[in-house]
Amino acid sequence: MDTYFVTSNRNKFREVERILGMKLKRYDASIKELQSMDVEEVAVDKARKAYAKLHRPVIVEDTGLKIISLKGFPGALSSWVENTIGNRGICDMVKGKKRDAYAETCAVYFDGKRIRAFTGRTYGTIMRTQKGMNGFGWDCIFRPKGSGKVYAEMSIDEKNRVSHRGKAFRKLRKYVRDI
Ligand code: ITT
Repeated sequence: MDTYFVTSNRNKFREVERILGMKLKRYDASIKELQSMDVEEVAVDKARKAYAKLHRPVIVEDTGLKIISLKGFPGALSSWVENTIGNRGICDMVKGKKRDAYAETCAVYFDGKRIRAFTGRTYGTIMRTQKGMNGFGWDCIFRPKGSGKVYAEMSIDEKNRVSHRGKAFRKLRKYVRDI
């Protein structure tokens, strides 16, 4: 049976198809997200709402960028921040503060019976200014630990190798292959 990746975000879809190495169907269900700072809670709720619409096996995910000196901001508010103060605003907020942050994805599979959540986290630094032309969202200000490049300077495959999403979806891939 077809598996649907329910997301409004085409960039996520592109990355996830590459990580899973399988053709997925994308469905943009405009699901109202739960307001919570916990990506797993948001993603599990999203999976249940997506399944209720489609009645087919679904994959969903929720991602947040969490800046440690800002107590986890923007986290679940990342979309709102992107559409308001933007990446420039994030850079301004961390001026004079510690720049450590992490990106976290929770990927969920739900087929109406089995529900499984897989989390991936990548630590890194918020840059002073935006760099790079690839990617989306806050990719141009986040440099993963151990790398000389921000996500936006990487190809999709390079980003997937080190990213929060790559880590979460490689775990999900193993689970889906075994069922
Ligand atoms: P869904 O329909 O899948 O929920 P979304 O774009 O609303 O799509 P999220 O709530 O998970 O997804 O994402 C919150 C924000 O974080 C949003 O503005 C994204 O552009 C951004 N974002 C998510 N993953 C990212 C990544 O890998 N790199 C940069 N920005 C990312």
